[in-house]
Amino acid sequence: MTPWIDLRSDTVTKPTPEMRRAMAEAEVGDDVYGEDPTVNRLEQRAAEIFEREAALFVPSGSMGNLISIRIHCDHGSEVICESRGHIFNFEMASMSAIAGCLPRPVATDDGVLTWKHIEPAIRPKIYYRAQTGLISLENTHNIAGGRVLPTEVQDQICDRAHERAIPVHLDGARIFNAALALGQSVAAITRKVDSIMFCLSKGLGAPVGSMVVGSRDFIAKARVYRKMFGGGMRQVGVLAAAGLVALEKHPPLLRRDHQKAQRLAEALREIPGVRIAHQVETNILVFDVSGTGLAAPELSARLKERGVLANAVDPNTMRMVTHYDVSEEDIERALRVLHEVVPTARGVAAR
Ligand code: TLP
Repeated sequence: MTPWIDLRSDTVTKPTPEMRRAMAEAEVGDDVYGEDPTVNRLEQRAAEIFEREAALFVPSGSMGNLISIRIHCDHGSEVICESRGHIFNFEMASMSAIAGCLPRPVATDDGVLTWKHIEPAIRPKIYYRAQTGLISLENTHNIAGGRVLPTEVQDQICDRAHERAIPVHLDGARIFNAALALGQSVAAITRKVDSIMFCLSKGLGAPVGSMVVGSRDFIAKARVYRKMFGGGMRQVGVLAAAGLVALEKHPPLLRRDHQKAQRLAEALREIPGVRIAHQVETNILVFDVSGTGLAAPELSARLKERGVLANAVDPNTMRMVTHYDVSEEDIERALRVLHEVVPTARGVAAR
């Protein structure tokens, strides 16, 4: 049978032969004792690339965000985030269940939080009101369609927040996609935030792992919370080795993923009843299919019958994510399948 064309997420990427070789050959040690040379190298390289003092290898992006929230906030604090943000919708309410915080979600039209959105959500400094403990940004913004936060918007948020002694965390799961779209380095686009989480296991292709990046003091605390949350790992150099290949070699490869997303967008826009509400800047497309006469879960099921995987975000909305395990030919095949299954696409030429 023809292999699946998997557009559900860039998390589905499988390790490349080079990663597998690096994993097999990795030097390892007990990382809880700080003795895994490959993990230590990965942490040092991440810190260098982000021009920060230190970094920590964590099992998942969700754990990296949770650790950061726990460090920045006292129990009972509020965390301002965008209402479609990952920390609010997809992290099992961990900021409340474990870090003792209350999310204060703020809605935007396009996923781009600005200081104008944030300022009214900040709690006044009165002892009988819960206090704002953190502002958490997401770049790129996943469910807003891989939207990129302009650096000047993010820098302004940081400057204003710091004047009020509020720290800023960045969920930069796909920060390398943002850097590519902006034509700037990851260090330049993150220089004002207090902590960064980024993922090795999304478009960069590593099988497992994310990094928390920040000051030496912040990362020392992060190491404590990683252990407390059950994330202390032992001979984990076998995973860090793949992470190093991802970090050193894969950022330039994201360009192709962005091009494939552009091609998908161009063809989807020609299908009557499909509406992509956002600019396609990176590797994620989120689009409304209500005008096609098909509910998104139904479309997802019909695509699956023909070998194309894509998830419904809600009853009207689909998400497709490009990555290195879908080729340009796969994108064309997925488009032909879309033309077969979407009633309003019949008669529109699939090029
Ligand atoms: N996102 C996953 C799903 O959880 C939705 C995906 O398929 O896109 N921040 C952002 C912005 C993310 O998109 C994700 C994963 C995470 C954090 C969490 O990373 P993991 O899955 O490693 O915990």
